[in-house]
Amino acid sequence: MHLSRGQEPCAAGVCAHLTADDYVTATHRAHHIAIAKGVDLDRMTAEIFGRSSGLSGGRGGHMHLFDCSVNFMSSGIVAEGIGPAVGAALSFQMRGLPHVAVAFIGEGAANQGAFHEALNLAGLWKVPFVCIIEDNSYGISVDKKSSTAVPRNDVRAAGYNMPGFYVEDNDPYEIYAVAAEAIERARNGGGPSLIEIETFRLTGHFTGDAEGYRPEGEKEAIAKRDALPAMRAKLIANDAAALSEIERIEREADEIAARAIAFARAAPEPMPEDALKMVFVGGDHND
Ligand SMILES: Cc1ncc(C[n+]2csc(CCOP(=O)(O)OP(=O)(O)O)c2C)c(N)n1
Ligand SMILES: [Mg+2]
Repeated sequence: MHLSRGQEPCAAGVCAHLTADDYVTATHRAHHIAIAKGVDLDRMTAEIFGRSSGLSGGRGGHMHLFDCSVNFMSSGIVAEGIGPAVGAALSFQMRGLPHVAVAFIGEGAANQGAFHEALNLAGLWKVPFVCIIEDNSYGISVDKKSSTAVPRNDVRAAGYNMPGFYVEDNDPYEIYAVAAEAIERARNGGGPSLIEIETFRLTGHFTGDAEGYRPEGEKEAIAKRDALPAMRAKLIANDAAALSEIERIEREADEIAARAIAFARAAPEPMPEDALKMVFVGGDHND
């Protein structure tokens, strides 16, 4: 499993501006984005458990979450989602629809050819597209300084004739504000944008990662920058929410998660006789 812990503000701050009609593509680290886009948590959890009640009948697993009802997809192939998102944006433009396509990627994926090819066409055709780069400073064990020619990817936007933004410190309010502007611009025919967000991967690349590549003290330092407790404290300090209200929301979230896990555990395993359903067999589509 590639967990999203620490990166929640990137998904919440962006997807708050999207509807079910807008299209989102995500990566191997997709769970926070899927939840924020409104993917059904019960069926998503069953998919992660490889059960037949999962979004794809248990065929996709935790990296490949598809939910057509809210226009969401994720892929374990790094940078794969950018092209389909630009394609969805082109489709919206050609059909005159007021929808936006958003591709979430990691900062490592911004060095893939697919990123540059897709952004070039998005900039040329001025499609309603926003690229969100979650800069957690690592691609598996390789830090950004060792892999990327520029310290910040927002400067690359100029090469594709689109505005670029960098959000520091995983700040939910800033992410919300910058995403609002970019999504509104795309929705109103103003073309694409690139937003890179400094975020923190509070866990390993995957569960079980020994994280021996991290400098000493880094894990403790980034744990202190976890946006969730910081936001909780800020909401209370600013009188934006009462403690009782926050506790009610946290209880509700716990209950929703517990229900999804119970749903997934109770769901049946896929049956061997269904293995060839929903796949192409010998060129014929066997539904
Ligand atoms: C095309 C491709 N190349 C290599 C991999 C192996 N791989 C999986 S995750 C990953 C690093 C991705 O780093 P980043 O884009 O920063 O995302 P993060 O894991 O930090 O969220 C790599 C190289 C892959 N899945 N797909
Ligand atoms: Mg990364």
